[in-house]
Amino acid sequence: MVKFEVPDMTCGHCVSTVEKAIKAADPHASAKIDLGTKTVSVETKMGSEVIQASIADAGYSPSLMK
Ligand SMILES: [Cu+2]
Repeated sequence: MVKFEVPDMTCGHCVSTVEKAIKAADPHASAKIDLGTKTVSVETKMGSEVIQASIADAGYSPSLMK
């Protein structure tokens, strides 16, 4: 599982945009997005940088959490 902090994710619309970006990078991914803590957990076989790049392309600033 990879986890990102996405501080500029502020509403339900952001959540669905980020979700779409993750699915675009990996259609088999399952994502759990917590708007309260602005964190995104992704179950994926893709590299974290692939998911991160796709979220960034959607206009957000994800940083990888360890
Ligand atoms: Cu929003």
